[in-house]
Amino acid sequence: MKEAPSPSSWTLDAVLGLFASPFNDLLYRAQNIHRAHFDPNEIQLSTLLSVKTGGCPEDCHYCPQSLRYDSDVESEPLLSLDQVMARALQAKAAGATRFCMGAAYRGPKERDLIRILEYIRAVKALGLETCATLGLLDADQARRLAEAGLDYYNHNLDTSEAYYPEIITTRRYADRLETLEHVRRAGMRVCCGGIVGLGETIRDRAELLLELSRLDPPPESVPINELVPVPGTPLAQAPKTDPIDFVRVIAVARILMPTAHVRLSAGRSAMSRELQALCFLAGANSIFYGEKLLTTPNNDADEDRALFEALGLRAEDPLPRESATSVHVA
Ligand code: SAM
Ligand code: DTB
Ligand code: SF4
Repeated sequence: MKEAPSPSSWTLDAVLGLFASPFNDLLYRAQNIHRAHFDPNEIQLSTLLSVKTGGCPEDCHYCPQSLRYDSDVESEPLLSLDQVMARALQAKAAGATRFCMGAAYRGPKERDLIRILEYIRAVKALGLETCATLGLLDADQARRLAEAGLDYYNHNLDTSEAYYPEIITTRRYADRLETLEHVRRAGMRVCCGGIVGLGETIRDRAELLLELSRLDPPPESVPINELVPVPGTPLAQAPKTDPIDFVRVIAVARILMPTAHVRLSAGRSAMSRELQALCFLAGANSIFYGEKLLTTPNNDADEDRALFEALGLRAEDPLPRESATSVHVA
């Protein structure tokens, strides 16, 4: 078995130095590290499905699913198993290797968790990797998710510890770290990243990436989201991130976490093909694939296929599975 990578020994000054280095030097370094650990022309494809949309009690200032803000997102009940399976089959047919189920919860309630465990067993039986993002978990919930076959749990730190209280006041940074600890102890892989464009400084970005890289072991998957500004949310008018600065975040993530899949996540549909190509050059090797994220649009699958063709990129194979059985959905 492969040994888990060690937490990084980078210092904040050194990471700030990376951010300040000439762009070409930074990209060259990131690309070299990328090539030492991955096939540079392979991209992992994850498809997202919102299994429970809207009505969330939390106050994350970026999120259209909080019931505190007047966005266009309506609260909907948890989807049925058939609905989830139909979407998982579509995702698999379109070429995704991982299916990520998201819920607008502070954390899952018992009744909902029981149903989500069923989704996980069924999606897993299709031969897809499974991922879920359900908010805060306790140790027992994490254990039950792992037992049901959940491969990855997504729980983001979102930003630096110092800037976090400007963005979310209904739960603490320490709560998030505790959930990540439960996920690890339960034996699942960790998907943990953040958002760029919340009004944070370069130092906040450096601190976030450093914090992620110091998790022991660091996350296997690191989603880097660009804020999708949604009308009605407190961050609807946030100034747009300079695209060059965004690429720098990807490159620094790659350098600090050499063996992680770095995912070019939300915000991609507002990016030019050239900007996405630069992000891949900087070490991004995963995307959300499919027309929708949770509540906001994502790139068309056709557009993505054409981009892959133009750049000579291929979809990465999923992890080898011993027991991928076919499942019939009525
Ligand atoms: N409710 C759960 C939670 O917050 O952990 C799971 C779902 S939540 C929508 C998952 C992640 O989506 C957030 O942590 C945040 O990083 C990202 N996200 C939400 N709204 C976003 C937006 N408008 N732009 C970019 N990323 C966003
Ligand atoms: C992550 O880091 N990004 C995804 C996923 N994890 C769950 C969510 C992006 C959400 C973007 C806003 C929306 O569609 O509601
Ligand atoms: Fe709720 Fe998650 Fe949105 Fe925060 S990010 S408001 S916890 S759905």
